[in-house]
Amino acid sequence: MKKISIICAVAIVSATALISCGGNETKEQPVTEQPTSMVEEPVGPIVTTDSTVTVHIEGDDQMKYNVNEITAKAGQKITIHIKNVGKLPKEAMAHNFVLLKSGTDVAAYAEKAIAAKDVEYIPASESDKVIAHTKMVGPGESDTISFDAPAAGKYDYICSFPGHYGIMKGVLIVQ
Ligand SMILES: [Cu+2]
Repeated sequence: MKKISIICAVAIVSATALISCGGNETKEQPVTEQPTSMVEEPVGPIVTTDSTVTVHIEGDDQMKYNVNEITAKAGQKITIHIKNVGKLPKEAMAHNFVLLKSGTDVAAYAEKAIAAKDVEYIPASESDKVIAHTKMVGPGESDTISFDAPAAGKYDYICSFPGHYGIMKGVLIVQ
């Protein structure tokens, strides 16, 4: 019995959450440690609420987006934040986000975009194929756009910088 009392005393000193001593329960909350459920979880690149979808897309020097699929529901407001996290000069490596209408020939659009350097590779002649697009962002730059989710369906999005669309592409799925 003496031994149990000693263990009990040690346990109280260490302030564990639940201490049971010979039938007498003593509950103590640890002072310094927070329960793990209170720890804020890291926020991913896509945050969805009932009415909004917010996407943080990054483009890098490896010509990659960090987000290749976005899911939304008709009627939600979609916000796209694009950031170029690379370091290469803008003339060599810049990125945008161009959301195309369903049924658009992506390769044909990208081909036209190559000739549209003066307007950040967004060809005016193809504007009827574009639902929304950001600015072309160079290293460290970012841009934000918002638009209403289109009707249910699948929509391709690409970076229209020359040579990028083959890798820098994704799909918006509206349910
Ligand atoms: Cu790009």
